[in-house]
Amino acid sequence: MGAFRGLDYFHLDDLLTEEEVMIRDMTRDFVSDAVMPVIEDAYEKAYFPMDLVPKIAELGMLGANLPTEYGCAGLGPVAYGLICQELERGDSGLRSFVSVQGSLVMWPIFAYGSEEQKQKWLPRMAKGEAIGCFGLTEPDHGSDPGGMETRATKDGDGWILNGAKMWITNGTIADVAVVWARTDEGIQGFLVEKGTEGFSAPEQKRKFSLRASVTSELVLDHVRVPDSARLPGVKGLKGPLGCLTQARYGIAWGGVGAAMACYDEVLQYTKEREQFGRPLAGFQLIQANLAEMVTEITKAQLVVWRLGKLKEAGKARPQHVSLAKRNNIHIALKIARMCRDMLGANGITAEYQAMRHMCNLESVYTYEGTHNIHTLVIGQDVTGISAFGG
Ligand code: TGC
Ligand code: FAD
Repeated sequence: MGAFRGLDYFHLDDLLTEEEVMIRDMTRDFVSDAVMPVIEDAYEKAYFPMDLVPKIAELGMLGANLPTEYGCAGLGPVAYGLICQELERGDSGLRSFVSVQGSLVMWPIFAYGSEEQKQKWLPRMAKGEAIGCFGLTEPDHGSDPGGMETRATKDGDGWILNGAKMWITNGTIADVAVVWARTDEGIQGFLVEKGTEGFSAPEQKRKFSLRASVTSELVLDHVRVPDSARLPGVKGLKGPLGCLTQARYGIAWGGVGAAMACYDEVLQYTKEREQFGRPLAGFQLIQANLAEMVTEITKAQLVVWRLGKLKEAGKARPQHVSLAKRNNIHIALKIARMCRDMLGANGITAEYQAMRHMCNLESVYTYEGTHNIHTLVIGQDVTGISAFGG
Protein backbone atom coordinates (compact mmCIF):
# COMPACT_ATOMS: atom_id res chain seq x y z
CA MET A 1 0.00 0.00 0.00
CA GLY A 2 1.05 3.65 -0.42
CA ALA A 3 2.76 6.04 1.99
CA PHE A 4 1.13 6.61 5.39
CA ARG A 5 -0.90 9.83 5.42
CA GLY A 6 -2.09 9.98 9.03
CA LEU A 7 -5.50 11.28 10.02
CA ASP A 8 -6.27 14.76 11.35
CA TYR A 9 -10.00 15.24 10.80
CA PHE A 10 -10.41 17.91 13.49
CA HIS A 11 -7.20 19.86 12.71
CA LEU A 12 -5.60 18.73 15.93
CA ASP A 13 -2.21 19.68 14.54
CA ASP A 14 -3.26 23.27 15.32
CA LEU A 15 -3.13 22.31 19.01
CA LEU A 16 0.47 21.08 18.80
CA THR A 17 3.61 23.19 19.21
CA GLU A 18 6.12 23.40 16.37
CA GLU A 19 8.48 21.19 18.37
CA GLU A 20 5.76 18.55 18.89
CA VAL A 21 4.95 18.48 15.16
CA MET A 22 8.65 18.20 14.35
CA ILE A 23 9.12 15.26 16.75
CA ARG A 24 5.97 13.54 15.46
CA ASP A 25 7.11 13.92 11.84
CA MET A 26 10.64 12.76 12.65
CA THR A 27 9.28 9.61 14.30
CA ARG A 28 6.83 9.09 11.44
CA ASP A 29 9.68 9.26 8.90
CA PHE A 30 11.79 6.88 10.98
CA VAL A 31 8.94 4.35 11.06
CA SER A 32 8.29 4.68 7.30
CA ASP A 33 11.97 4.44 6.33
CA ALA A 34 13.44 2.03 8.89
CA VAL A 35 10.60 0.05 10.51
CA MET A 36 8.11 -0.71 7.75
CA PRO A 37 10.68 -2.42 5.50
CA VAL A 38 11.64 -4.94 8.22
CA ILE A 39 8.62 -5.37 10.46
CA GLU A 40 6.79 -8.06 8.51
CA ASP A 41 9.88 -10.26 8.50
CA ALA A 42 10.45 -9.70 12.23
CA TYR A 43 6.82 -10.50 12.98
CA GLU A 44 6.71 -13.60 10.82
CA LYS A 45 10.01 -14.98 12.15
CA ALA A 46 9.31 -13.77 15.70
CA TYR A 47 12.30 -11.63 16.60
CA PHE A 48 12.73 -8.10 17.91
CA PRO A 49 14.61 -5.96 15.34
CA MET A 50 17.55 -5.04 17.59
CA ASP A 51 19.29 -3.22 14.71
CA LEU A 52 16.78 -0.41 15.16
CA VAL A 53 17.83 0.33 18.76
CA PRO A 54 20.85 2.61 18.04
CA LYS A 55 18.73 4.80 15.76
CA ILE A 56 15.84 4.88 18.27
CA ALA A 57 18.36 6.01 20.89
CA GLU A 58 19.97 8.57 18.58
CA LEU A 59 16.54 10.09 17.94
CA GLY A 60 16.10 10.56 21.71
CA MET A 61 13.18 8.17 22.13
CA LEU A 62 14.48 6.23 25.16
CA GLY A 63 13.31 7.87 28.38
CA ALA A 64 12.36 10.80 26.14
CA ASN A 65 10.47 12.64 28.90
CA LEU A 66 13.27 12.35 31.49
CA PRO A 67 15.67 15.24 32.13
CA THR A 68 18.65 16.12 29.95
CA GLU A 69 21.04 15.95 32.94
CA TYR A 70 20.81 12.15 32.65
CA GLY A 71 21.33 12.14 28.89
CA CYS A 72 17.61 12.07 28.06
CA ALA A 73 15.67 14.35 25.71
CA GLY A 74 13.63 16.18 28.39
CA LEU A 75 10.48 16.26 26.23
CA GLY A 76 7.00 17.18 27.44
CA PRO A 77 4.15 14.65 27.75
CA VAL A 78 2.53 15.44 24.39
CA ALA A 79 5.79 15.06 22.44
CA TYR A 80 6.46 11.78 24.27
CA GLY A 81 2.93 10.61 23.49
CA LEU A 82 3.32 11.43 19.81
CA ILE A 83 6.49 9.29 19.71
CA CYS A 84 4.49 6.36 21.14
CA GLN A 85 1.69 6.98 18.64
CA GLU A 86 4.01 6.91 15.66
CA LEU A 87 6.01 3.89 16.86
CA GLU A 88 2.84 1.88 17.38
CA ARG A 89 1.74 2.90 13.87
CA GLY A 90 4.68 0.70 12.90
CA ASP A 91 4.17 -2.12 15.40
CA SER A 92 3.05 -2.46 19.03
CA GLY A 93 6.27 -4.40 19.71
CA LEU A 94 8.38 -1.37 18.96
CA ARG A 95 6.29 0.88 21.20
CA SER A 96 6.43 -1.84 23.87
CA PHE A 97 10.22 -1.81 23.73
CA VAL A 98 10.29 1.96 24.20
CA SER A 99 7.57 1.93 26.91
CA VAL A 100 9.37 -0.69 28.96
CA GLN A 101 12.79 0.92 28.61
CA GLY A 102 11.57 4.46 29.31
CA SER A 103 8.50 4.23 31.52
CA LEU A 104 9.00 0.96 33.37
CA VAL A 105 12.77 0.89 33.90
CA MET A 106 14.31 4.35 33.44
CA TRP A 107 11.37 6.11 35.10
CA PRO A 108 11.47 4.09 38.39
CA ILE A 109 15.26 4.48 38.51
CA PHE A 110 14.73 8.22 38.05
CA ALA A 111 11.80 8.50 40.49
CA TYR A 112 12.78 5.96 43.18
CA GLY A 113 16.51 5.35 42.62
CA SER A 114 19.61 6.62 44.42
CA GLU A 115 21.82 9.18 42.67
CA GLU A 116 24.37 6.41 42.14
CA GLN A 117 21.75 4.20 40.42
CA LYS A 118 20.64 7.10 38.21
CA GLN A 119 24.21 7.90 37.14
CA LYS A 120 24.98 4.24 36.55
CA TRP A 121 21.96 3.39 34.40
CA LEU A 122 20.11 6.36 32.92
CA PRO A 123 22.73 7.73 30.46
CA ARG A 124 23.55 4.23 29.19
CA MET A 125 19.91 3.32 28.84
CA ALA A 126 19.15 6.56 26.98
CA LYS A 127 21.89 5.61 24.51
CA GLY A 128 20.47 2.09 24.13
CA GLU A 129 23.72 0.64 25.47
CA ALA A 130 21.86 -1.07 28.30
CA ILE A 131 18.39 -2.62 27.97
CA GLY A 132 15.93 -3.00 30.82
CA CYS A 133 12.86 -5.05 31.72
CA PHE A 134 10.18 -4.78 34.41
CA GLY A 135 9.19 -7.82 36.44
CA LEU A 136 5.85 -7.45 38.20
CA THR A 137 3.52 -10.16 36.83
CA GLU A 138 3.86 -13.70 38.19
CA PRO A 139 2.47 -17.02 36.98
CA ASP A 140 -0.28 -16.85 39.64
CA HIS A 141 -0.65 -13.07 39.96
CA GLY A 142 -1.46 -10.89 36.95
CA SER A 143 -4.29 -8.47 37.62
CA ASP A 144 -3.65 -8.74 41.36
CA PRO A 145 0.06 -7.93 41.72
CA GLY A 146 -0.59 -7.21 45.41
CA GLY A 147 -0.68 -11.01 45.87
CA MET A 148 2.88 -11.49 44.58
CA GLU A 149 4.90 -14.38 45.99
CA THR A 150 8.40 -13.33 44.94
CA ARG A 151 10.25 -12.64 48.15
CA ALA A 152 13.33 -10.62 49.08
CA THR A 153 14.87 -11.54 52.43
CA LYS A 154 17.50 -9.47 54.21
CA ASP A 155 20.85 -11.27 54.34
CA GLY A 156 23.62 -9.34 56.08
CA ASP A 157 24.35 -6.27 53.96
CA GLY A 158 22.34 -7.60 51.00
CA TRP A 159 19.17 -9.39 49.95
CA ILE A 160 18.25 -12.86 48.70
CA LEU A 161 15.54 -12.97 46.03
CA ASN A 162 13.42 -16.04 45.30
CA GLY A 163 10.50 -16.35 42.94
CA ALA A 164 9.34 -16.22 39.32
CA LYS A 165 8.00 -13.57 37.00
CA MET A 166 6.20 -14.21 33.74
CA TRP A 167 5.29 -12.39 30.51
CA ILE A 168 8.16 -9.95 30.88
CA THR A 169 8.81 -7.79 27.81
CA ASN A 170 12.53 -7.55 26.89
CA GLY A 171 13.44 -10.07 29.64
CA THR A 172 15.89 -12.20 27.67
CA ILE A 173 17.64 -9.22 26.04
CA ALA A 174 17.77 -7.10 29.20
CA ASP A 175 20.97 -6.08 30.99
CA VAL A 176 18.98 -5.14 34.06
CA ALA A 177 15.63 -6.21 35.45
CA VAL A 178 13.53 -4.13 37.84
CA VAL A 179 12.17 -6.94 40.03
CA TRP A 180 9.36 -6.23 42.47
CA ALA A 181 9.42 -8.46 45.55
CA ARG A 182 7.70 -8.77 48.90
CA THR A 183 9.86 -7.84 51.92
CA ASP A 184 9.11 -7.53 55.64
CA GLU A 185 8.68 -3.80 55.03
CA GLY A 186 6.32 -4.15 52.05
CA ILE A 187 6.85 -4.54 48.30
CA GLN A 188 10.18 -3.14 47.09
CA GLY A 189 12.02 -2.89 43.77
CA PHE A 190 15.46 -4.39 43.06
CA LEU A 191 17.81 -3.89 40.11
CA VAL A 192 18.96 -7.39 39.15
CA GLU A 193 21.73 -7.47 36.58
CA LYS A 194 22.07 -10.03 33.82
CA GLY A 195 24.57 -12.73 34.77
CA THR A 196 23.84 -12.57 38.51
CA GLU A 197 24.09 -16.09 39.91
CA GLY A 198 20.68 -17.81 40.18
CA PHE A 199 19.01 -15.37 37.78
CA SER A 200 17.85 -16.41 34.31
CA ALA A 201 15.38 -15.07 31.74
CA PRO A 202 14.26 -17.74 29.28
CA GLU A 203 12.20 -16.52 26.33
CA GLN A 204 8.51 -17.45 26.05
CA LYS A 205 7.89 -18.73 22.54
CA ARG A 206 4.89 -19.70 20.40
CA LYS A 207 3.07 -16.37 20.72
CA PHE A 208 0.46 -15.41 18.12
CA SER A 209 0.69 -11.78 19.28
CA LEU A 210 3.55 -9.29 19.69
CA ARG A 211 5.81 -11.57 17.71
CA ALA A 212 8.27 -8.75 17.01
CA SER A 213 8.84 -8.37 20.76
CA VAL A 214 10.74 -10.49 23.25
CA THR A 215 8.62 -11.90 26.11
CA SER A 216 10.27 -13.87 28.91
CA GLU A 217 10.09 -15.54 32.26
CA LEU A 218 12.35 -14.30 35.04
CA VAL A 219 13.62 -17.05 37.34
CA LEU A 220 15.09 -15.99 40.69
CA ASP A 221 16.68 -18.86 42.57
CA HIS A 222 18.52 -17.58 45.66
CA VAL A 223 19.72 -14.49 43.82
CA ARG A 224 21.93 -12.35 46.07
CA VAL A 225 22.05 -8.61 45.43
CA PRO A 226 23.66 -5.85 47.52
CA ASP A 227 21.47 -3.28 49.30
CA SER A 228 22.70 -0.75 46.72
CA ALA A 229 20.57 -2.66 44.15
CA ARG A 230 17.36 -1.82 46.04
CA LEU A 231 15.36 1.22 44.87
CA PRO A 232 15.41 3.22 48.10
CA GLY A 233 12.71 5.76 47.25
CA VAL A 234 9.53 3.70 47.52
CA LYS A 235 7.87 0.92 49.52
CA GLY A 236 4.50 -0.68 48.82
CA LEU A 237 2.40 -1.52 45.78
CA LYS A 238 2.22 2.15 44.83
CA GLY A 239 5.86 1.75 43.62
CA PRO A 240 5.16 -0.53 40.65
CA LEU A 241 1.68 0.92 40.09
CA GLY A 242 3.23 4.38 39.73
CA CYS A 243 5.40 3.04 36.89
CA LEU A 244 2.33 1.57 35.20
CA THR A 245 0.68 4.97 35.18
CA GLN A 246 3.65 6.27 33.13
CA ALA A 247 3.59 3.38 30.68
CA ARG A 248 -0.20 3.29 30.29
CA TYR A 249 -0.06 6.96 29.27
CA GLY A 250 2.18 6.10 26.30
CA ILE A 251 0.10 3.04 25.44
CA ALA A 252 -3.06 5.17 25.16
CA TRP A 253 -1.26 7.30 22.54
CA GLY A 254 0.04 4.13 20.87
CA GLY A 255 -3.50 2.86 20.34
CA VAL A 256 -4.19 5.91 18.18
CA GLY A 257 -1.18 5.04 16.01
CA ALA A 258 -2.20 1.41 15.45
CA ALA A 259 -5.77 2.48 14.61
CA MET A 260 -4.53 5.15 12.17
CA ALA A 261 -2.29 2.60 10.43
CA CYS A 262 -5.22 0.23 9.87
CA TYR A 263 -7.63 2.99 8.80
CA ASP A 264 -5.14 4.54 6.37
CA GLU A 265 -4.46 1.21 4.73
CA VAL A 266 -8.11 0.22 4.39
CA LEU A 267 -9.15 3.61 3.03
CA GLN A 268 -6.68 3.29 0.16
CA TYR A 269 -7.62 -0.35 -0.38
CA THR A 270 -11.38 0.20 -0.55
CA LYS A 271 -10.95 3.06 -2.99
CA GLU A 272 -8.95 0.85 -5.35
CA ARG A 273 -10.61 -2.56 -4.97
CA GLU A 274 -13.70 -3.02 -7.13
CA GLN A 275 -16.56 -5.49 -6.60
CA PHE A 276 -19.96 -5.47 -8.34
CA GLY A 277 -18.50 -2.98 -10.83
CA ARG A 278 -17.50 -0.22 -8.44
CA PRO A 279 -14.99 0.55 -5.69
CA LEU A 280 -15.73 -0.99 -2.29
CA ALA A 281 -15.53 2.56 -0.91
CA GLY A 282 -18.69 3.38 -2.88
CA PHE A 283 -20.88 1.03 -0.84
CA GLN A 284 -22.85 2.42 2.08
CA LEU A 285 -21.83 -0.32 4.50
CA ILE A 286 -18.15 0.31 3.80
CA GLN A 287 -18.63 4.06 4.23
CA ALA A 288 -20.43 3.45 7.53
CA ASN A 289 -17.34 1.57 8.73
CA LEU A 290 -15.00 4.33 7.54
CA ALA A 291 -17.13 7.01 9.22
CA GLU A 292 -17.13 5.00 12.46
CA MET A 293 -13.34 4.68 12.35
CA VAL A 294 -12.73 8.38 11.65
CA THR A 295 -15.07 9.25 14.53
CA GLU A 296 -13.46 6.88 17.03
CA ILE A 297 -9.90 7.83 16.06
CA THR A 298 -10.72 11.54 16.34
CA LYS A 299 -12.26 11.01 19.80
CA ALA A 300 -9.22 8.96 20.88
CA GLN A 301 -6.86 11.69 19.63
CA LEU A 302 -8.74 14.27 21.68
CA VAL A 303 -8.63 12.07 24.79
CA VAL A 304 -4.84 11.67 24.71
CA TRP A 305 -4.15 15.26 23.75
CA ARG A 306 -6.22 16.48 26.71
CA LEU A 307 -4.61 13.88 28.98
CA GLY A 308 -1.20 15.18 27.88
CA LYS A 309 -2.22 18.71 28.80
CA LEU A 310 -3.47 17.51 32.21
CA LYS A 311 -0.15 15.72 32.72
CA GLU A 312 1.76 18.84 31.72
CA ALA A 313 -0.21 20.79 34.33
CA GLY A 314 0.34 18.09 36.99
CA LYS A 315 -3.39 17.36 37.07
CA ALA A 316 -3.51 13.88 35.44
CA ARG A 317 -4.68 11.22 37.88
CA PRO A 318 -4.08 7.46 37.39
CA GLN A 319 -7.82 7.10 36.79
CA HIS A 320 -7.63 9.55 33.85
CA VAL A 321 -4.87 7.39 32.40
CA SER A 322 -7.03 4.28 32.90
CA LEU A 323 -9.86 5.88 30.93
CA ALA A 324 -7.53 6.73 28.05
CA LYS A 325 -5.84 3.29 27.96
CA ARG A 326 -9.19 1.52 28.19
CA ASN A 327 -10.89 3.55 25.48
CA ASN A 328 -8.05 3.86 23.01
CA ILE A 329 -7.01 0.21 22.99
CA HIS A 330 -10.63 -0.87 22.82
CA ILE A 331 -11.30 1.26 19.73
CA ALA A 332 -7.95 0.37 18.14
CA LEU A 333 -8.68 -3.34 18.45
CA LYS A 334 -12.20 -2.85 17.11
CA ILE A 335 -10.87 -0.83 14.14
CA ALA A 336 -8.13 -3.39 13.38
CA ARG A 337 -10.77 -6.15 13.30
CA MET A 338 -13.06 -4.07 11.04
CA CYS A 339 -10.16 -3.37 8.68
CA ARG A 340 -9.17 -7.02 8.55
CA ASP A 341 -12.73 -7.82 7.46
CA MET A 342 -12.82 -5.04 4.84
CA LEU A 343 -9.61 -6.34 3.27
CA GLY A 344 -11.33 -9.66 2.65
CA ALA A 345 -9.02 -12.63 2.21
CA ASN A 346 -6.10 -10.27 1.61
CA GLY A 347 -6.58 -9.18 5.20
CA ILE A 348 -5.27 -12.44 6.58
CA THR A 349 -1.90 -12.09 4.84
CA ALA A 350 1.33 -10.38 5.83
CA GLU A 351 0.93 -8.14 2.75
CA TYR A 352 -1.40 -5.96 4.82
CA GLN A 353 -1.00 -4.62 8.35
CA ALA A 354 -4.45 -5.03 9.87
CA MET A 355 -4.10 -8.59 11.09
CA ARG A 356 -0.66 -7.96 12.59
CA HIS A 357 -2.00 -4.92 14.46
CA MET A 358 -5.12 -6.85 15.46
CA CYS A 359 -3.09 -9.71 16.94
CA ASN A 360 -0.74 -7.28 18.70
CA LEU A 361 -3.62 -5.30 20.17
CA GLU A 362 -4.99 -8.46 21.80
CA SER A 363 -1.90 -8.33 24.05
CA VAL A 364 -2.17 -4.59 24.55
CA TYR A 365 -5.80 -5.08 25.60
CA THR A 366 -4.51 -7.45 28.31
CA TYR A 367 -1.23 -5.96 29.47
CA GLU A 368 -0.74 -2.88 31.62
CA GLY A 369 -4.11 -3.55 33.24
CA THR A 370 -6.74 -5.50 31.31
CA HIS A 371 -9.80 -3.77 29.88
CA ASN A 372 -11.83 -5.13 32.82
CA ILE A 373 -9.35 -3.81 35.38
CA HIS A 374 -9.50 -0.29 33.93
CA THR A 375 -13.30 -0.54 33.88
CA LEU A 376 -13.20 -1.29 37.61
CA VAL A 377 -10.68 1.51 38.28
CA ILE A 378 -13.08 4.02 36.70
CA GLY A 379 -16.05 2.37 38.45
CA GLN A 380 -14.33 2.72 41.81
CA ASP A 381 -13.42 6.32 41.06
CA VAL A 382 -16.96 7.42 40.27
CA THR A 383 -18.76 5.36 42.95
CA GLY A 384 -16.20 5.26 45.73
CA ILE A 385 -16.79 1.49 45.95
CA SER A 386 -14.09 -1.04 45.03
CA ALA A 387 -15.41 -3.98 42.99
CA PHE A 388 -12.07 -5.77 42.54
CA GLY A 389 -12.84 -8.60 44.90
CA GLY A 390 -11.87 -9.50 48.45
P1 TGC B 1 -4.75 -0.33 45.74
O1 TGC B 1 -5.04 -0.56 47.19
O2 TGC B 1 -5.80 0.27 44.87
O3 TGC B 1 -3.45 0.57 45.59
C1 TGC B 1 -2.26 0.33 46.33
C2 TGC B 1 -1.49 1.65 46.39
O4 TGC B 1 -1.12 2.03 45.07
C3 TGC B 1 -1.72 3.31 44.72
N1 TGC B 1 -2.14 3.20 43.30
C4 TGC B 1 -1.51 3.80 42.30
N2 TGC B 1 -0.46 4.63 42.27
C5 TGC B 1 -0.05 5.07 41.06
N3 TGC B 1 -0.62 4.69 39.90
C6 TGC B 1 -1.66 3.85 39.89
N4 TGC B 1 -2.21 3.48 38.74
C7 TGC B 1 -2.16 3.36 41.13
N5 TGC B 1 -3.16 2.51 41.48
C8 TGC B 1 -3.14 2.41 42.82
C9 TGC B 1 -2.88 3.46 45.68
O5 TGC B 1 -3.20 4.82 45.87
C10 TGC B 1 -2.32 2.81 46.93
O6 TGC B 1 -1.42 3.71 47.51
P2 TGC B 1 -1.22 3.78 49.12
O7 TGC B 1 -0.34 4.97 49.34
O8 TGC B 1 -2.59 3.93 49.70
O9 TGC B 1 -0.57 2.49 49.50
O10 TGC B 1 -4.24 -1.72 45.13
P3 TGC B 1 -5.03 -3.04 44.77
O11 TGC B 1 -4.23 -4.19 45.29
O12 TGC B 1 -6.47 -2.93 45.17
O13 TGC B 1 -4.92 -3.08 43.17
C11 TGC B 1 -5.51 -2.16 42.36
C12 TGC B 1 -5.40 -2.59 40.88
C13 TGC B 1 -6.21 -3.84 40.61
C14 TGC B 1 -5.97 -1.44 40.06
C15 TGC B 1 -3.94 -2.83 40.49
O14 TGC B 1 -3.39 -3.85 41.17
C16 TGC B 1 -3.72 -2.98 39.01
O15 TGC B 1 -3.54 -1.98 38.33
N6 TGC B 1 -3.71 -4.24 38.46
C17 TGC B 1 -3.33 -4.47 37.08
C18 TGC B 1 -1.91 -5.00 37.04
C19 TGC B 1 -1.15 -4.52 35.86
O16 TGC B 1 -1.51 -3.56 35.17
N7 TGC B 1 -0.02 -5.13 35.58
C20 TGC B 1 0.82 -4.70 34.52
C21 TGC B 1 2.17 -5.37 34.58
S1 TGC B 1 3.43 -4.55 33.63
C22 TGC B 1 2.97 -4.80 32.04
O17 TGC B 1 1.97 -5.30 31.70
C23 TGC B 1 3.95 -4.30 31.07
S2 TGC B 1 3.53 -4.54 29.41
C24 TGC B 1 4.59 -3.38 28.81
C25 TGC B 1 4.76 -3.34 27.38
O18 TGC B 1 5.26 -4.35 26.80
O19 TGC B 1 4.46 -2.26 26.81
P1 FAD C 1 -5.66 -12.49 34.81
O1 FAD C 1 -5.39 -11.47 35.85
O2 FAD C 1 -5.68 -13.91 35.20
O3 FAD C 1 -7.04 -12.12 34.09
C1 FAD C 1 -7.73 -13.03 33.24
C2 FAD C 1 -9.10 -12.42 32.89
O4 FAD C 1 -9.83 -12.21 34.11
C3 FAD C 1 -8.98 -11.06 32.21
O5 FAD C 1 -10.00 -10.91 31.26
C4 FAD C 1 -9.21 -10.08 33.35
O6 FAD C 1 -9.73 -8.83 32.91
C5 FAD C 1 -10.23 -10.85 34.19
N1 FAD C 1 -10.20 -10.40 35.59
C6 FAD C 1 -9.20 -10.50 36.50
N2 FAD C 1 -9.57 -9.97 37.68
C7 FAD C 1 -10.84 -9.51 37.51
C8 FAD C 1 -11.79 -8.84 38.34
N3 FAD C 1 -11.50 -8.50 39.61
N4 FAD C 1 -13.00 -8.53 37.82
C9 FAD C 1 -13.31 -8.83 36.53
N5 FAD C 1 -12.47 -9.46 35.69
C10 FAD C 1 -11.24 -9.79 36.18
N6 FAD C 1 3.92 -7.99 33.00
C11 FAD C 1 5.01 -7.42 33.57
O7 FAD C 1 5.13 -7.37 34.78
N7 FAD C 1 6.01 -6.91 32.80
C12 FAD C 1 5.97 -6.93 31.45
O8 FAD C 1 6.89 -6.44 30.78
C13 FAD C 1 4.85 -7.54 30.82
N8 FAD C 1 4.81 -7.65 29.47
C14 FAD C 1 3.79 -8.37 28.88
C15 FAD C 1 3.84 -8.63 27.51
C16 FAD C 1 2.84 -9.40 26.92
C17 FAD C 1 2.94 -9.74 25.46
C18 FAD C 1 1.74 -9.84 27.68
C19 FAD C 1 0.64 -10.63 27.03
C20 FAD C 1 1.69 -9.59 29.04
C21 FAD C 1 2.72 -8.86 29.66
N9 FAD C 1 2.74 -8.65 31.05
C22 FAD C 1 3.82 -8.07 31.64
C23 FAD C 1 1.71 -9.26 31.88
C24 FAD C 1 0.39 -8.48 31.90
O9 FAD C 1 0.49 -7.31 32.62
C25 FAD C 1 -0.67 -9.42 32.48
O10 FAD C 1 -0.92 -10.43 31.52
C26 FAD C 1 -1.96 -8.68 32.82
O11 FAD C 1 -1.77 -7.81 33.92
C27 FAD C 1 -3.14 -9.64 33.13
O12 FAD C 1 -2.76 -10.65 34.01
P2 FAD C 1 -3.06 -12.20 33.66
O13 FAD C 1 -2.56 -12.46 32.29
O14 FAD C 1 -2.54 -13.01 34.77
O15 FAD C 1 -4.64 -12.29 33.58
